[in-house]
Amino acid sequence: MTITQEIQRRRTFAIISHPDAGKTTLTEKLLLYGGAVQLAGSVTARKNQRATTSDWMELEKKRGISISSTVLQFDYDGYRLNLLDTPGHKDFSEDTYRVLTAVDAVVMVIDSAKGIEPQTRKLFEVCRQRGVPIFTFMNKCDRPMKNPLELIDELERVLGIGAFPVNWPIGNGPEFQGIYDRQTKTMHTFERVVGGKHRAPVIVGGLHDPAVRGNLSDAEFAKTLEELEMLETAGESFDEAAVLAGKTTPVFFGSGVNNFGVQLLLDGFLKHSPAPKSRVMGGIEIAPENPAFSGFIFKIQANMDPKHRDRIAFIRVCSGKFDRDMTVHHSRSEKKVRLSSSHKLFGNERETVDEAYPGDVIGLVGHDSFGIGDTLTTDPKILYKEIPRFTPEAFSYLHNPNTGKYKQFRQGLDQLLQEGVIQALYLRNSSVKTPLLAAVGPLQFEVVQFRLESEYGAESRLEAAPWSVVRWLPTDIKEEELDALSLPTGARLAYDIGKNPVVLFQNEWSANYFGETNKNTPLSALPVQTAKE
Ligand SMILES: Nc1nc2c(ncn2[C@@H]2O[C@H](COP(=O)(O)OP(=O)(O)OP(=O)(O)O)[C@@H](O)[C@H]2O)c(=O)[nH]1
Ligand SMILES: [Mg+2]
Repeated sequence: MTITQEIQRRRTFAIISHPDAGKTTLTEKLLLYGGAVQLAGSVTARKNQRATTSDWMELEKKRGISISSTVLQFDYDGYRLNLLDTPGHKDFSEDTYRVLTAVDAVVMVIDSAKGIEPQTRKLFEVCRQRGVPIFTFMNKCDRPMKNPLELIDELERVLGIGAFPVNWPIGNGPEFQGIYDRQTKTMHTFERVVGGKHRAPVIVGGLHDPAVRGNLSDAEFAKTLEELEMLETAGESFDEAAVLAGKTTPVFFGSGVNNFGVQLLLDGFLKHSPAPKSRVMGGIEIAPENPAFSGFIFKIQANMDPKHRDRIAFIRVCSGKFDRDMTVHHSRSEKKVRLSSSHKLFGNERETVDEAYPGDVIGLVGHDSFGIGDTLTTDPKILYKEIPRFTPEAFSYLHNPNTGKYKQFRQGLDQLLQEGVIQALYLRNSSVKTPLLAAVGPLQFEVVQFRLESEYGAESRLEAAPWSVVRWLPTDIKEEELDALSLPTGARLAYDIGKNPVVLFQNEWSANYFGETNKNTPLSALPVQTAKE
């Protein structure tokens, strides 16, 4: 295969949504089609049953929620898929947003009983800004759902995106009969049996075919017909260009847990989603066919495999071909590094990979100097700046109650900081050695504590810190200027991990007051990038 053919068959996408809409469940079912997992795990992890491939982390299994994004690479129908399951909880959105920089399309899962929930809306907004094509899966159709026309209307009204229903649910709740594929005029009947066996789909002559109607009452069926006719008269045809531009979303109905409608989604997605495209970097376009190899690190994760206890840097290949053992330029250290330990990833399983192409996400092991956001390339002129940062809103001290375990505590914490699980701040002119952690959401503290204990054998104790707002000062401010600042009561100066100065405030009001009274010292919600960065 030529490099162009390899690129054309790559599909790299993330599954996103509000918590609990069914992303991980859908991920598992998608893997079934790739023959990637024999038996899809069900997400009843709370009851300590079979774990899913995607939620492999100890705490995820325990809580039954996704905490960290997962990469799964598999083949289906001639395509090479790089699928990223993301956590829905807002406290982990930093991880999810980083993943969004690494994908070419997303599948947005919606709980059909709930419609568009707040977190879905936020994630959608990020996708829109990036112009990422969005495919919608209306999940949980096996249960009573909102009126489907209302769901479509919500997409258009709340998200401001065009919606094209590829298929349509026939009946609702206990009367749910299945889905009707509008383009192929095919009825897929839903069987309410344990294990979710499916009757083969049938091609029907039209909507009045008895196979479409199933057991629906006259009134119910009349309503469904009316909906479908409304859609037909609205007369929008499938607009490929609008989908690729992220302006229209194709909508599929189904039920992940029942593996119903999943294949239609997958086939529809593969047909209409884009292969890896050019990336724009400082106004220059880097095409995937560019002969120089390039990619950026969007995630780091340690201890994925308890047998290895190492850390993996996840890189999204953007251009050229990756060959194991190749030597590349590493942007952060400005040094040449040889990439000899490269892996293809499947949840927490890995396998050595010798080559990779644009679109692929691979894991690199054994490079302690790699950080999130770093570019690796054979052309040092290429430098990606993709990774977003978030302003922390929760602050806590993390104590080590067991002095005998200081080494484990410190090593564990340093690694978790490097992964970007949480941020740390260092108070200025302070003799206190207790780390001050800064999180986007409080669940991150729990993850740190849990992982310190389970992966490093280090106990820890949290102590709430008295601040709730952090603002960055100009990065080039001088020490004397810091000394001269007059801070509101309770505020403190500190540094972030990159030694950039920040001010911690007790509340928003105090931060605003400082802003008003120190017009010459502008504050920002994130460090203002300096030329060097
Ligand atoms: N009735 C019904 N339940 C479903 C369906 N799909 C998923 N669920 C259930 O919804 C719950 C949440 O599913 P997950 O797949 O963990 O949701 P998620 O979106 O990955 O959640 P987070 O990763 O924590 O944001 C589980 O109890 C699933 O069994 C479906 O089609 N029908
Ligand atoms: Mg999940």
